[in-house]
Amino acid sequence: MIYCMGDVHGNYEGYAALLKKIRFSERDTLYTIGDIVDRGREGLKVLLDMMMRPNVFPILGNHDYMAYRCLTWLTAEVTEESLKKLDADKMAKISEWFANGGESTVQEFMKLTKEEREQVLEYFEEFSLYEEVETAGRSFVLVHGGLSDFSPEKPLEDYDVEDLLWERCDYGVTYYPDKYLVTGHTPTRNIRKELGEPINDTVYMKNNHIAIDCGSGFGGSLAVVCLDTLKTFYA
Ligand SMILES: [Mn+2]
Repeated sequence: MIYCMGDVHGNYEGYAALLKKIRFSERDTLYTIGDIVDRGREGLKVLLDMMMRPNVFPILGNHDYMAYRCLTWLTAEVTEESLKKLDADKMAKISEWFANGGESTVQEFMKLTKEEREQVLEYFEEFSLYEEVETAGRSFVLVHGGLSDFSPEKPLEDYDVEDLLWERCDYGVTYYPDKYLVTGHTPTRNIRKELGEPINDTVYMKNNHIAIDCGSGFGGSLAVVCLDTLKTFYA
């Protein structure tokens, strides 16, 4: 079976519980929709588990991107030269990341061994910006944030990288008539609030959208969707 997991945000317990719930095995495939790290305390523990599994394919979220960039800057060998290179722009980006839940990730990072730190930074480079999946007669586009200046004919590689990570979809509108657009990033409670629907922390499936950030970083739930059956699972 092929699965897609929502924004984990450091919730290792939920991640492990969900893999158990779906009886995830070597014959299955799991895509993660991004934002593994930040807010929760154990995002790097999740990453260290994911990297051991060749059938888990991570898609990049804005938080993973911020963490990767800032941790790389912060772990560069401290020399007069490297300190000079940490210019005001980088310092601003690091403090922006801290304000966005990055502090817990730094604390966790400092507890890792040197080898684990290197492994984590290398693993971030394997993240993809989007994935296209076809299974059980359905087509899916998987991306963390959304597709700005959208057109159904526009090839995915033509979208702006930052927009793929930060954009928020218009969930009241169908994007692809013949494909499902699977996204994280925007908690489904916010989508429902925006559209005037009753608020809850479950997967939002409407207008060919499958929105799967169920608020794991905000005390909501963590979700997995089976792309073969469209069945949902929660922790
Ligand atoms: Mn996000």
